[in-house]
Amino acid sequence: MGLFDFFKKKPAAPKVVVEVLYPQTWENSEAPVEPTVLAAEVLQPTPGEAVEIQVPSHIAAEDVAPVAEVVETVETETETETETETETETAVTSETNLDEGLTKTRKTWSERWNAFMANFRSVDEDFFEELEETLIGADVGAQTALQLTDELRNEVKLQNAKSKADISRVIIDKLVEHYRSQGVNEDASMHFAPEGPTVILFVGVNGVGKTTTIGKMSARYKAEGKQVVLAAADTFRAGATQQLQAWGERNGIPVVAGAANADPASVVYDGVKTAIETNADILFVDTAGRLQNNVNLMQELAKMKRIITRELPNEPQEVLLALDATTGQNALQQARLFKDSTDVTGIVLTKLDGTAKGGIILPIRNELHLPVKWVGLGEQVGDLQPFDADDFAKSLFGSLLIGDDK
Ligand SMILES: Nc1nc2c(ncn2[C@@H]2O[C@H](COP(=O)(O)OP(=O)(O)OP(=O)(O)O)[C@@H](O)[C@H]2O)c(=O)[nH]1
Ligand SMILES: [Mg+2]
Repeated sequence: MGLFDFFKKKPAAPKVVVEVLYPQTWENSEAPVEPTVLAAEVLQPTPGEAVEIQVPSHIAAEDVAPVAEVVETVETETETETETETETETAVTSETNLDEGLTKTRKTWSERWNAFMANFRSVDEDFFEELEETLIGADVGAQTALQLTDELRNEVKLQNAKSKADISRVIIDKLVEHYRSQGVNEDASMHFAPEGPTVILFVGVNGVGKTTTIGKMSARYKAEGKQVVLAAADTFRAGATQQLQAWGERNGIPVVAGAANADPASVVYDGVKTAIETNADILFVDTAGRLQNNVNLMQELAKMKRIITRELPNEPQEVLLALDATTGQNALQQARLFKDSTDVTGIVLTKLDGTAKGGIILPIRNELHLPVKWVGLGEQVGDLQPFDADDFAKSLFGSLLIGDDK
């Protein structure tokens, strides 16, 4: 049996699982040692009996990466400082602006609005019921829709609005005013540690866009001249680490990773250490998607936070909850539960480009009182924008005024 056959053969019932740590550095003159050879030499395992050896997934046992590629990977992981010196600019191209990103939402809002106003006959109870339904249909949420409709009953009377155009204007003014007033004390800015690395921890359920947002946001901060490190603490989902590593490679940003199924807290620990040792400005921590009501997973999150607080002077400066705008009211429910079990500092509302509704932004403010700090407007590196409430209101509600038949 050849060496590679040995590694291909899985032990029937392994007692110990050993991950081969691929040598991080070697003398320039020396050729890198193949991990399988190294493992066999050092561990001298008995085939099929006691030890299962896991070779890092980026260096498959039967297909050891060519030397040039390996060198590149190792450099990304270890030579953080040199890298930032030589690669100061990360291309954050194809920036999608808010207006573009909200095209779908805006179009549907105007259509919905025009259809609603086209039905207008008089201001009576049917009218307000229909208004409430229209708002719920736009993802504003039942509670917020009810509150808005109640306020509008008075407002329409107060302003003595009778014509279609007047009523449309009163309603839209109310939407904008309501939205603004709810956000008066909202702090949508990002917070940074006065010294030492700032930690930005990402949480949220599966598939909402945590990893993608980290990819985009880290590139953005790097382009601003900050030194960033990513920690792949999603050791749960197969491929999650590679996904983050791909973003890191694309943007020339080092990624700290652990073995599959490793304790995520240990990856966080390594990430914090690396961030401190390399004088990084920001450490982004990617976590596994978790159900907000899974006690174990929430405890795991608490453990990650404890490690950060133990190794650094402060708690993570930001715990960003990623919410997928296309999931509507479900996203709101997730946020409520996450908020109850961890100190969320802000929201990244992703996939706003993919939803026709977008009204979700109103109940997030009105019911959750959590600031939306970023919005995701696509899958590319440039498709992330800091959230600007006024721009958002203009972009979304402004279109309704254009649809006005005055
Ligand atoms: N259109 C669009 N797609 C997005 C956006 N953000 C993320 N996605 C896509 O959503 C999918 C899931 O994104 P991930 O970043 O893997 O989500 P995650 O939260 O890390 O998921 P888990 O690791 O499974 O918990 C990917 O296909 C992304 O490309 C966005 O703003 N707009
Ligand atoms: Mg992920």
